[in-house]
This record gives sequence, structure tokens and C-alpha cells, in this order.
Amino acid sequence: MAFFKNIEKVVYEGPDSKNPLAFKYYDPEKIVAGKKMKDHLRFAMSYWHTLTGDGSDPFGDATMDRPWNELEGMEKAKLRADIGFEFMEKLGIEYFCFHDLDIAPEGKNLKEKNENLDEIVAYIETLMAKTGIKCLWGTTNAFTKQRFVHGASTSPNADVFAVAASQVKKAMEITHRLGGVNYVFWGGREGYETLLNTDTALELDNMARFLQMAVDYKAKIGFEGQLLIEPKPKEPTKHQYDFDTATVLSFLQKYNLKDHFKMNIEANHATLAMHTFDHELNMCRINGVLGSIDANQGDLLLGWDTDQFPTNIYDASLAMIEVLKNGGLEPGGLNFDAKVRRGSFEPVDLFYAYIAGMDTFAKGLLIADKIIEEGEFDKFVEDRYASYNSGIGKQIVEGQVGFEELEAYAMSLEEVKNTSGRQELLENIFNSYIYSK
Ligand code: XLS
Ligand code: NI
Ligand code: NI
Repeated sequence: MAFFKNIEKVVYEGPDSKNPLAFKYYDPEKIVAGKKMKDHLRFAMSYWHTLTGDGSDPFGDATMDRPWNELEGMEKAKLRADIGFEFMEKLGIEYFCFHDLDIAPEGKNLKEKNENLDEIVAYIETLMAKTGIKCLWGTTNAFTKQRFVHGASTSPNADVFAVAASQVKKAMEITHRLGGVNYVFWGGREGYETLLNTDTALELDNMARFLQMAVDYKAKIGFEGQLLIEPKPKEPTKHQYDFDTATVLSFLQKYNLKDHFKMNIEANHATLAMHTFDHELNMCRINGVLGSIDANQGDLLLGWDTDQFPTNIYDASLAMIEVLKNGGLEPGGLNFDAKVRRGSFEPVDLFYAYIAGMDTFAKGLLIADKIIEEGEFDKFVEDRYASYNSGIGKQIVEGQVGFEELEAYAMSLEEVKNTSGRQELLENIFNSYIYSK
């Protein structure tokens, strides 16, 4: 039985449409840069924010008006799944992402938890078969429950390390069973508050041991999905170990794990790390580790992960330039790790939110494609570094000179001339792509 009875399938009506339940830019079958728009974007629904989140915050109760509010246990879990799949179908979203805890209740103990998971996974499988919707990634929630108060793989308590391992084992198995194409590790409470009670060296070694076990188990069960780490600098802990892309990269290199992981970059985590979203994507791309994206946005005035739906066309365009230059995201995608504000508590608000996010990235894709096609910025950048194509620059790049040769060269220079970086001109040109229809 349909829940969103009054909402038809959301379709593309074009930029002039005033229909709030239609796409203005997201035209799934449209070919852009040789590929369907939907295959560039690979949009995914986040199970947690969309189906599990209830609008509560540290100051207030749940606000969300949802049909499962009165239900409990597996009945609640199944209704959520039904409505989630109806929602994705109506929006034309082809992927979903989930934590184990989002899809089924914990139960009394680990055994019951795993039985609940098996039951709901079988149920979700039927919905997937019926709709053709696929799993972009799965993960475990190793941060909500009291047992993770001091972390999971970085907990000082070895029993907690073991429980976290059992959770990842099961979550990886069900992701595999659901045909998930990635598996995500977001640090949760892997970090610390004070050095007065923390052995950071052991915690980091243990985190690496844990990830190595995941790599081994993945091979053992023949799971071929991509493993992803999702950097975040703070929240819930003050010092999250997976601070940003650069930090995670050096961690992976130190522990010989680099070949097994890519990154899942979340826009709001980038800004919490005092980076721009496109900076993080760029760091991934140039290091060959751009895996997937959690598409959301933060609020510049708030210092936490507000997980808002992405509506900033400027940031989306810059992000899509990185995605296109990366040759796409596959097997990753754009997961809306975003939630409606607690004041937007009606079910229809979920549609408005996703439509806003999908249109923003669709338009961002069109702008990015045009920018790359016309090559103005690439040409500018190329010219800016032209001094490395010949003469002393070429010798530097080719490793033919050292300090002594460079000193001799520098002494021969009468003056050093620089050229303008033209930032304002370039920003104005960039805006002209955004203004254009
Ligand atoms: C929290 C993270 C989380 C991950 C999945 O800030 O964004 O939602 O994406 O565990
Ligand atoms: Ni996320
Ligand atoms: Ni987040």
C-alpha cells in the first residue's frame, strides 16, 4: 500500500517549471559528457537521516511526523523499508546507504541482533528485486550505544574492540549479500578528548589492526566492494583520528593499507576541517583515492555537522569539476547524508529536500561539464605553470638540478618577475557559467 498517495513520480520538467515536486535540472536520461546524468551522479538515499532520524536534538524531542512512530521492533523496521523504497522509486533514486542499526532493532543480545538483521535483509532483498534499487554502501553503527562510549576499535577496552569487530563482520556480510558496491568506515568515536587518559599510539595501532582484519575478512568472504574511509575532524570527539584526507592518507601509508581503501568525502566534514569541499575532493583525486561522496552542506555560522541538504550551486559546481576530472565516482556515488531541519517535519518535506539536492548537483554537473569543455580555467592554469615546461623549470621537474645549480642560476637572474593570479577575473568568469541557463 502506498504511503505517499498524493505524490506522483517526480519527473523532469525543466528550469521554467514552477512545480515544487518536479526536477528543474535533474534529467536522469540526459547525456552529459558521454554518460547519462543519473550515471554521473549515482544518487543514494541515506537510510538513517531519511527513515530513522526523528528530529530530536539536545534541546528537544522528536518532531518528525512519520507513519511508523507508533510501531515497535520488526514491524517498524519493515514499514520503514516499504516507505523508503516507495520514496526512492518516486524520486528515481537508484541506490541506498545504511548502517546496521538503521534497518533493524538491536534486540536483547548479539544473537538476536544478527537474527533481526537477517530477517530485514531478506525483506529488503525482495524490495530491491521488485524495484531494481541497489545498495551503494553499508556500514556499522559503532558509536551510538553505551558500549562505544570510549570508541570502538580505539577503545581502551579490548572487549569493545571485539564487539566492534563482530559488528563490522556482520555488516560486511549483509552488505555483501545485498550486493553493496562499497563498505564505509566512518570513525564514529575513534578519537579522544584528553591526553590525560589516552594512549594515542596504541589506539592508532589498534585502529590499523582493526582495518587490516576488515581487509582480510573481505577477501575471505569474496566481497568485492570498495572499502571507504570517511574523514571527519571533530564531533563526536574533540580529536577525531580521521581528521581529513591528508591525515587519513598518511595513516594508511604508515600502516600499509593504502591499496585497500579510498575516501568517502562529506562536504560538511570538509568544512569542519577548515577545508572547502572541493579541496578535499581534489586531494583525493590527485592521490587516486576519490571513492564516494556524502553530499550535504554545513552552516558557516555553526561549528558542527548540521547535515543540511546541499543547495549551494557554487560548491556543487566546483565539486562536480573534481568528479568529472576523476573520470566519475563509480563504484561510488552521491549519498545524501543530509537531514531535513527539525521544523520541516511533514513527510512531503523529504521530497522537497531531495529534489533540492538532486537539482543542485544536476545543475552543478552541467556547469562543470561546460567549464571543462570550454577549458578556460585549465588553459589559465597551464599557462600559469608554463615556466616548468622549459629551461630551468624543466630541469627542476626532471630532477637534473640541485641547490648548487639553482644557486648559480639564481645569481644570473637580473630580476624575478611574477604575473597576476587574476583570482577576481577568474571568479567572475566562473560566475558567468553559473548565471548562464
Ligand atoms: C557522521 C557521518 C556518518 C557516516 C556514516 O558524521 O557522516 O553519517 O556517513 O556512518
Ligand atoms: Ni557521512
Ligand atoms: Ni557527517
